Formats: sequence, structure tokens, C-alpha cells
Amino acid sequence: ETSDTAASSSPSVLVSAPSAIKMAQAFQTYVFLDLEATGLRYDRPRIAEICLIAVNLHSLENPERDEAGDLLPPRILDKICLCVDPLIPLTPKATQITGLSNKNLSNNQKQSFSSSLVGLLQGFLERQVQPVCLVAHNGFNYDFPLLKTELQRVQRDLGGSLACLDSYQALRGMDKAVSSKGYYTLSEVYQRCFGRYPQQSHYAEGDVLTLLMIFLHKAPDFLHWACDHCKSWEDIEPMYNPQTPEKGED
Ligand code: DCM
Ligand code: MG
Ligand code: MG
Ligand code: MG
Repeated sequence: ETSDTAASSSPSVLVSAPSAIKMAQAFQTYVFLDLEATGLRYDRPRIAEICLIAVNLHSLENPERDEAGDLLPPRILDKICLCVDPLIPLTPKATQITGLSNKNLSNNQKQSFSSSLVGLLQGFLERQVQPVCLVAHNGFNYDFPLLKTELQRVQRDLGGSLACLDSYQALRGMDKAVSSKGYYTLSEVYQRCFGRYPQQSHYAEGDVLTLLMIFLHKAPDFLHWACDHCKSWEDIEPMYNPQTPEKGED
């Protein structure tokens, strides 16, 4: 979820500049990621859907266009999209915006976030030319910490020398202007880039495609921004510790 207040209060553990520049110049694959989940940060959410789309640097530097000159999604991309039984109730708001419910997930016999799911994610990432940079919208405050928490639950991690980038913080930082809350949500940014609202907001795949198109639209700026502002995956703190009880429970 895109929250201006949450974004500004995040601890920024930036990779030291020289090594970050070396890393970013070397990124050969950008993996766009979005999670749907049972609620917001303070709900101690669990993942209900995950989508990753991997795009090689070549396609970001050489975007395809149609006859009218409009940007096309890259023809060459790898995609993984999975629904996950979150094992806890979705908030009514989360169900309303995502279309995911405990009922439709269990009716379709979806499995929970498991060690074998982590194996799929690792296999997907290992297939990409390294080094890889994950990109998520508000990722530093929501998607990356939540994924860390789920990985911690099953005592796994994503190996390798992964880096990550928050497109929400990048867009705000690149503008250098203070804009009101809501200005940098995925759908508002997309609307400003393409003159129409995106389809399938709050579907993990829909949001990843929206993010990918925004990134393509501003690829030179994003690729440059990534040099100084990516974090190492190791420096992402889990959103919460699944072993400790909720505030107020203890
Ligand atoms: N979310 C929420 N309430 C909102 C916005 C988001 O509970 N008003 C939660 C449920 C979504 C998750 O955040 O699945 C990710 O949001 P997004 O669809 O923006 O990626
Ligand atoms: Mg949102
Ligand atoms: Mg999201
Ligand atoms: Mg989403």
C-alpha cells in the first residue's frame, strides 16, 4: 500500500554510494514485483498473491513501440504469478479491492506460503542473468519487508546478491517536489504517463504490469536513480516478527 507517512518514516539503509553505483550499472535484470495481502502494515498482513515479472536491461534500454509510437510491454519477459492461502482473514477492505477472499482462495484449494514456494521464487530468480534488482511500488515499506517476514516464517531467504528499489520513493525523489498524499499511487502515476487509468488495479499481475509500463516510460531516469538508491536485499528488515504477539496481545 502506498502511504506517504509510512514512506517518509522508513529507516534508509542505503548501500554506500560507490558499491551501489557499481551494482546498479551492472544490473542485467529488473524484476518487478507486487504482493496482494490480507491488509496493511498495522494489520500484520500475510501474502495472498505474488507476481514477479523479469525484464532484461536490453528491453528497458530499447523499448518497443506500436505504429502510433505508443510504448508496448516488452515481448520478452518472464512472469510468475501465484495465489496463496494467507491462513488468516483478509480485511474487508483488502477483499474489496483485490477480489481475493478466504472463501475463493480455499474454494480453489490454494496452498499457503511454503518452503516449496520459496524454491519456485529462487528458481525464477536464478534463471535471470545476474545481477538482479527487484522493483516494487512502496517496496521499502510494504512488499519487501512483508516478503521478508513470510520467508522468515518458513526459515528461508532469497539467496544471491539481490538488490531492491522502491519506485514510489524513486518517483517522489526524482520530482524533487512535495506533492500531496495520493499523487504517487501506481494508478495516478500511470494516468499521468499514459492519459488513462490502468486496468486491474490491486491484482498482483495488473499492478506489476502497470509498474513495468511506468518504469519503461521513465526508464533512463529510473535506471540512473537505481545507481544511488537501491538497497541490498540483506538490509531489508522484516515487516514484523511472526513469533512475537501483536501489540496489545501480550
Ligand atoms: N491494502 C489494504 N487497503 C488499502 C490498500 C491496500 O488493505 N486501502 C492491502 C491489500 C493489498 C495490499 O495492501 O492486497 C497491496 O496493495 P496494492 O494492491 O496497492 O499492491
Ligand atoms: Mg495501493
Ligand atoms: Mg502493491
Ligand atoms: Mg497490488
